[in-house]
Amino acid sequence: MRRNVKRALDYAFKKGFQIHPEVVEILGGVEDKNLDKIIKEIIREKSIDQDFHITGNDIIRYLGLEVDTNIQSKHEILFDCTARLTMPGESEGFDSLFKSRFEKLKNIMEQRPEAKNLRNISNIQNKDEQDSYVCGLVNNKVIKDNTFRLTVEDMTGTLEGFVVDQARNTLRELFLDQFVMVKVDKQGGDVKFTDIIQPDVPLHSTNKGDSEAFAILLSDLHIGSKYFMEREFREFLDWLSSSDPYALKVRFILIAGDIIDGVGIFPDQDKELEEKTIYKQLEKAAELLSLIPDYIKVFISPGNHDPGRRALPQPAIPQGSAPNLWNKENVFMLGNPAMISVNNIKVLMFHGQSIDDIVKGVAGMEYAHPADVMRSILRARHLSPIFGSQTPIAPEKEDLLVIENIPDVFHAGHVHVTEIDVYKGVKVINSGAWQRQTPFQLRVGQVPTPGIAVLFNLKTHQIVLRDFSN
Ligand code: D5M
Ligand code: FE
Ligand code: ZN
Repeated sequence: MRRNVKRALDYAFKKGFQIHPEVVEILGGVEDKNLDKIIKEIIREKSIDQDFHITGNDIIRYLGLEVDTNIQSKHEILFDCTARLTMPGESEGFDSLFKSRFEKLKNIMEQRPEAKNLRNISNIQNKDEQDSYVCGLVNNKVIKDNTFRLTVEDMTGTLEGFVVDQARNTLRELFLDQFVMVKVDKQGGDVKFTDIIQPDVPLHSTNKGDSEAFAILLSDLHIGSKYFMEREFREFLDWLSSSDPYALKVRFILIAGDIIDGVGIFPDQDKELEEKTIYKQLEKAAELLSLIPDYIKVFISPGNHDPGRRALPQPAIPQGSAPNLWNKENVFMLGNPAMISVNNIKVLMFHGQSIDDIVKGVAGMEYAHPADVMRSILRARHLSPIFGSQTPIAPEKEDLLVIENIPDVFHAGHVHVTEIDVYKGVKVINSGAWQRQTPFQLRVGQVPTPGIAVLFNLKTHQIVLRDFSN
C-alpha cells in the first residue's frame, strides 16, 4: 500500500470509521494530492449523518468530478450606492434625505387600495374625518400601561392620536422615523388611529436560476483581528478547490462587510490586532481571497470595520486602500447597500449596522435572532429606519436606504450569528462570521456562530450550511 493511502486510511480509522476493503483498491488509483481532501470531505459529510462506514461508492462519488464549465455564471450589478452618493453638507442634506424617504415610500404605499382616501395632515387638521388615511414618518410612540399613542409627521404638519384595537400590535413593532400610513378617526379634538399600515412587501415569487450553481454568502471575516479564524477560513478556501460535488458548483461568493477588523474602530483595539494597519489587513485579505478559483466571482461590500466612510450609505472600500482586491478580475468592489443579480437571483447586500438600533429600541428583538430584525426591516422597507441612534447616517440628497426593489434574497451580517428565514417569499439570511467570540462580545453576552459557510443553490433555492468551525 502507498504511504499516502495508508496515511489517509489511518486518519479515517482514528476518526472512528470502518472502511470497506474495496476502498483500499480504489484509493490506490487516486493521485496523492487529492487523497487527503477526499477522505476529509467524506468524513465531514458522513459524521453529520452519524454514518461511520466508508464504502467504495463514497470514494467514486468524489472521483472523476471536475468543474463543469457549462454551469451558468451570469451577474449584473443592479444597484450600487457608491455611484449615487452626493455627499452634501449636513444642514442641506437631512431635509432632503427625509423628504426623499417620505416620497419614495409614499409612492410604494399608493399602490394599495386604501391610499385612495389619502389626505395631507394639514387638510384634516380642522375637520372631522372618518376612514381617511394619512402617511407620515413616526415622530413619537408611547406604549405605557394602557396608553398607546402615536405621532406622525408629513410635509404639511404633525398629527398625534390614540391607537386602538388591532393597530396596537403594529404600534409595538414600529421604529421611530419609519414610514407608515394610518387610518384616522377624528371627532372634535379627539384623534384615533384605527389602523396602522407598514409599506411591507407583497407576497413575492422568487426568480430561479437555470443551472445548478451555488452562491456562498459570507460576512464579518475580521481579517487582521487576533480572533479571525484563519485556520478555519483557510480550510474553507481549500474546500472551494476540492472535488467535493458542492464545491465544484460554486460560482459566486458574496461578502456583506467587515472584511477586515480595521484600526481605531473601538477603544484599545490595537491590543486585539494581529495586523496593525488597514493596508496590511487588506493585503492579507487580498492574499487569502486570491486562493479562490478564478471562475468564482467575488462581491465585496463594506461594513463598519472597513475603510471608506463610516456613515450609511457606505461607498466601496477605496481602491487606494485595497489595490490588490480592486485589481483582481473576478473581484467586484461594491458599496453598502448594493443589489446584484446572480444567475437572475436578486440579492440585496447590506452589512446590517441598524440591527444594533433595532435590538436596542424595540421590545422583543435580540442579537441571537437577527432574522427577526431583518423581517421587520423588510416590513418597514428601509435598511436603517431609526435616525440618531447608534448607526450614523449621512446627509444625502436621496435616501438610498429605502428598499425600493424587492430582492429574492436579503443578505446581511454584522451580528455574527448565522440565521436563515423566509419572509413572504424573500429568503432572509444572516451569514454569521469568521471571527471567534471577542472580549467585547463575551462581556455583553453575545454568542457568535462563526465558521459557517452558507451555500445557496440558485436553481432550487435550497440552502446548505457547511460548518468549518472544528
Ligand atoms: O459587531 C459585532 C457584534 O457586536 C454585533 O452583534 C453588534 C455588536 N456591537 C458592536 N458594537 C456594539 C455596541 N456599541 N453595543 C452593543 N453591541 C455592539 P461588529 O460590527 O463586528 O463590531
Ligand atoms: Fe462584524
Ligand atoms: Zn459589523
